[in-house]
Amino acid sequence: MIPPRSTFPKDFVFGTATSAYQIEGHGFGGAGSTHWDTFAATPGNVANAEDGRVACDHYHRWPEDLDLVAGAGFDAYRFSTSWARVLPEGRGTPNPEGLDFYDRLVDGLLARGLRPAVTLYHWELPSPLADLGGWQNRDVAERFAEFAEVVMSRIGDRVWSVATINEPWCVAWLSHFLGQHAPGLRDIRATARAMHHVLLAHGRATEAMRALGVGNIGAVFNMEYAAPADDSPEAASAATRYDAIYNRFFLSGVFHCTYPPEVLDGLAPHMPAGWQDDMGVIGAPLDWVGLNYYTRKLLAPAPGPWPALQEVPGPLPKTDMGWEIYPEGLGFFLRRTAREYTGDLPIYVTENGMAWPDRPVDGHIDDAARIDYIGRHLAQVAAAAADGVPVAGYFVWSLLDNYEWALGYDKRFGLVHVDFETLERTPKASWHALARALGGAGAR
Ligand code: IFM
Repeated sequence: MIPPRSTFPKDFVFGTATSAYQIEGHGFGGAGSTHWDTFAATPGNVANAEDGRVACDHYHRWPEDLDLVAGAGFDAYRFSTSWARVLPEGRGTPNPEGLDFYDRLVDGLLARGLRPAVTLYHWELPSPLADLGGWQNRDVAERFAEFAEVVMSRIGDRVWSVATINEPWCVAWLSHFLGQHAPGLRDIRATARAMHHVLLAHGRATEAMRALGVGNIGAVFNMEYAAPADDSPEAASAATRYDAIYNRFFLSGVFHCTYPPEVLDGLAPHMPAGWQDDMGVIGAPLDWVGLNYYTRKLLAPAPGPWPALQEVPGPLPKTDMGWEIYPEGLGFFLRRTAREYTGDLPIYVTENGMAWPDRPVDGHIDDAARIDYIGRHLAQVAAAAADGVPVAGYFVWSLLDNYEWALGYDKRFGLVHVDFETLERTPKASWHALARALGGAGAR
């Protein structure tokens, strides 16, 4: 069951989240090529070689989609702006159709009484910047600050909040060390540079937006609970290393202006020269922090070079991503983040949700597993709030079934089912259950 609004502190914000490349249809409206287009066009990288050219066609269907956000009773909508839609060359002359699109979207949200929560970058790097080395090239930080200025000069007067970069771990580690996301590299030197430059870009954009007078600026980090696979000291140390790489590196950089020693053990020889001098910019003060949380991992030692660890399958029930369902991890991160990094700063759960192989039966989608998942995670949020953690909001990932990156369109995270042949939207039982809990018109 999804706990009702009354369970949460006064002014607690409920929302749902999406991202540009995953729903808009990047083939529309003059958007430039991105590294996800070329990654997807390379055989073997993406399931069925699917890309974001059409996606959910949100570019044309956004009024219907915003009605769905409002109908569920949400207060806010978290969306992202595509860098390549706004600046097809990554810099220089903006694409007027791109800026007009985000302008209409923000006005459409306000007209429905919804708070626009914008994220500037959710992974669609313009190809001309990828050609120059992408996140490995220090210049990307200046280009990103310029992009932030262009976007916020247009919509900054009407958005409720702004986040810089979604999930720096994915931008850097998943994409340059594990090679699973664009640009698909497996190189430790590229990784070290991307890990640092993604935070430098965050800091430079924050400075640029402050100079424009923009307020309510935050950063969004993804967290995975890291548990040892057994009782051995080696497994404990593998879990500590995983936690440092995945969770603590980015929080430490932004809130303590240092990187954890367990990560520097491996990355120090590959860091860009003089990286220590950037830590003041990276630590630019913020107004809030966002945590994206889905699962936990069990870690064991592995032979070979640093980080010398491997994931081991766990015993808990899993989502369609194969991710264990472990709501307690969210409670852990809310408490630890406040205690060790952010103090009184508001914390938002900026993403939480699950993939499930939903199929309509007689026009209905009974996603009871998703209702249970959201309800159990929200119970953790309510308990943390009752303990005094300043958690101020919760966003479900995601409004619509969408492009799940290297897994294509097969993994369905939406509260609303999308038929990718007809693009018809059908609200699932979870959408109706949220409407019931939040007082939305779609309550059933
Ligand atoms: O779909 C992604 C999203 O783009 C970023 N956070 C995790 C989601 C589920 O994998």
